[in-house]
Amino acid sequence: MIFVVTSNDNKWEEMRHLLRAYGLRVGRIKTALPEVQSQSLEEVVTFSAKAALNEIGQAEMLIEDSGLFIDRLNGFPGPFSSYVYKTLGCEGVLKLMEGERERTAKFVSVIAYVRKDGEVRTFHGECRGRISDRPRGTKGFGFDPIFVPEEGEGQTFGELDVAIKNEYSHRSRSIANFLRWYGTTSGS
Ligand code: ITT
Repeated sequence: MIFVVTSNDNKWEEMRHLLRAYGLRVGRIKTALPEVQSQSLEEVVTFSAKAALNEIGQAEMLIEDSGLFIDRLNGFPGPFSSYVYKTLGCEGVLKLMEGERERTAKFVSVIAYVRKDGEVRTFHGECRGRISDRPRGTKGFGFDPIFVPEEGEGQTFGELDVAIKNEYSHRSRSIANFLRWYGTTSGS
C-alpha cells in the first residue's frame, strides 16, 4: 500500500483515481507537512518528503507539491500558490492580470516518492494554458476557475469534470511519469 500524504482533499481525489486506475493500492494520510520556502517545487517536495519519512515513516509514500506559474508575472505565484490562493484568491490574481493580453501560464506538479530506506525520487508534470478573463465554473479547487488548458475547448478546469481534467492535467502527468518508473522497478 502506498500512502499519499496531503492536507488537500481535491488533490487526494485526483491522485486516488489516477493511481487506482493503474491498479495500485493507495491510502491517504491527511496532514500538512512542513514546507521549505524555495523557488523550486522539487526542493519544496523533497524537503516535505524527508519530513514525512521522519514523522510518519510508512514503507512507501507519495507527496505532491504544485503551483500556477504565470509567464507575464515571471512565474508568480509558483511555489507560493497555496498562500496566494488563501490571501488574494482567483479575483486577486485576475486583478494583477487586468488589461494584460499576454495571459499564458502553466500548472506544474512535482511528486516525491519516498521509501522507508530513505530513497526519495521526484517526478515532474506540466499543463500549459492561459488565464481566463473571469472565473468560470465551480468544479475542482484553487485556481481551476481561472485556468484554461491548451488541450481543451476553451473551458476552464473549473468547468470540466475531474475525469477530463485528469486526462491532461499537470498532476496526471507527474503521476504518469512516476508510474512509468514504478512499473519498471516494482514489477507491478
Ligand atoms: P498539501 O501541501 O497538503 O498537499 P496544499 O493545498 O497546501 O496541500 P500545495 O502546497 O502543493 O498544496 O499548494 C498548491 C496550490 O496551488 C493549491 O493550494 C492551489 O491553490 C494551487 N493548485 C495546484 N494544483 C492545482 C490544480 O490542479 N487546480 C487548481 N489549483 C491548483
